[in-house]
Amino acid sequence: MIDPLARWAAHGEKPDFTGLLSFAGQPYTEDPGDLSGVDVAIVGAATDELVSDRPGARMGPRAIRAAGAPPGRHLAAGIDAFAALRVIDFGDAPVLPGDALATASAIERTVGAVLDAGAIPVILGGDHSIAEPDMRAVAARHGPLGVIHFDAHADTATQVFGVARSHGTPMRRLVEDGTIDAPRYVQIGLRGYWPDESVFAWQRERGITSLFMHDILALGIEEAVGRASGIVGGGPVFMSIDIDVADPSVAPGTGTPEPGGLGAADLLWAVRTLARELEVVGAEVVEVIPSAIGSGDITALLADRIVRELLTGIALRREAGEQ
Ligand SMILES: [Mn+2]
Repeated sequence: MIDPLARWAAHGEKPDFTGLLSFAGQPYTEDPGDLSGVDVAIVGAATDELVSDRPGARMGPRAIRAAGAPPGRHLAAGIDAFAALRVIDFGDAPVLPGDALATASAIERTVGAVLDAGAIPVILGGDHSIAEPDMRAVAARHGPLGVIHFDAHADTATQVFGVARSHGTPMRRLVEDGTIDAPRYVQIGLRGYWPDESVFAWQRERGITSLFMHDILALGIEEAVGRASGIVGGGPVFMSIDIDVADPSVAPGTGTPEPGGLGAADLLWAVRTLARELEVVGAEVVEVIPSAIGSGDITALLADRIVRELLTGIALRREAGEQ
């Protein structure tokens, strides 16, 4: 275990531009033996083999780590998630460029090691196809999952360009194999021009809930989040956050941007609130395509803060004594 903050311990914080790149400067290890007693472990899933359009999400994990800021008290929530929880960076899954199946297996094994230690995995993508190994690993330990899915796109197509395994199809495949408990699956932020009505008809038949952007605009974000929370209810929940749920004005670095999305403040509040209210047993932030590795990338910056809100919600829930 390497603690990147150790050399600056006397000063209480490390300059962001120094030291080993780990999420929020948290301790880094690749040894599963170090996972005992950990509450949340960050895992990088640096792959974009299965995108339909612009590649580059393989650069996401490094950029999100590089966009980090020091730990500190959340000014609205009144808690420092990194003090309340034991968070570590478990490094990247050993992906193999050019081999999507071996890559998915590597991600499932690495996420599984986190779960076997009793910790919550938070996976940094990577394209949205990583939802398959991520959620299969979680469901293998927790059973069928309720899902909060933030996205501009439903990702429940049967195929994209005739290819079944894609970043446009993971949710369909996970519903069909029973990994996702469809009546406890809520999509938030859908908009644009894809997929076609037959896909939404399939979703409705299975009891999947879709909160489109036009619904959120009509209801307001608080009512929309309240409905999502009520539908997913008790039991294990996986939170899947595609960065393209955010408006391209705040998250331009993504493969299939769609104007008219959530603003950053609403998205951050929604993630924190749902992580506070629901039993999150795993989460992922996907489809971040940085324009730069460093603090200059605004999309990675938003992704870092989304993870922080998630951790803050989990910390608030633990503080309140709920599991
Ligand atoms: Mn997606």
